[in-house]
Amino acid sequence: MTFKLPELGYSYDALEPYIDAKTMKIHHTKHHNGYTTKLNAAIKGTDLENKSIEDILTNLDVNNSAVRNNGGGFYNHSLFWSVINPNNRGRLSGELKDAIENEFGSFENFKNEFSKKASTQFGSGWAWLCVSKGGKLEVCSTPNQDNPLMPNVSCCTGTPILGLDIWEHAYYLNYQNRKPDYIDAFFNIINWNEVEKRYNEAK
Ligand code: MN3
Repeated sequence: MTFKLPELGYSYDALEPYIDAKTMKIHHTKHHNGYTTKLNAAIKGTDLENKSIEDILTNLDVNNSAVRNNGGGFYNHSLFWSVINPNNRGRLSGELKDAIENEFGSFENFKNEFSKKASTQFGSGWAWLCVSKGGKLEVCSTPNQDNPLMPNVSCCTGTPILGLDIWEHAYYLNYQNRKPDYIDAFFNIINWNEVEKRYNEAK
């Protein structure tokens, strides 16, 4: 199987003013496209070629940095575009709302913990809400293009259902050094219907 850069399903300016069109376009057509191309090159002719990306990452040989970095980059951005899809965004409700309130005490507490993970991750990386193996919700952050699917990366292990790209390429054109404002803006554009769908599949 050859991995294909997924379509966003919305226009590059659809997330303004929270994420600007130029950032979205470069991020999708250059960065995500680059990970996709390099992932395909890294698995070509190997036994990973016919596996799903989830399968590849869950059973990752973490010493295989080409697959780790580019497979992570391919998966993470695909997830990211879907959880900020502006169409039929919905709102936090139902079982996911209950689970967040049970786990973190309140939505505000969850937002604070997630934002703290995002703002204190040193250098490039991602912040996550994930469903751990035991079905519990956890927030964590990972460096580079790592994610919670990968074995033995230094954070919660499980299925990510919400992710925020905190590489500078994700926000620097518009926010420069104001990373906290970017993290705050993210909470205005989350597609809760998508996160809830991923939660129901993961738990
Ligand atoms: Mn990125």
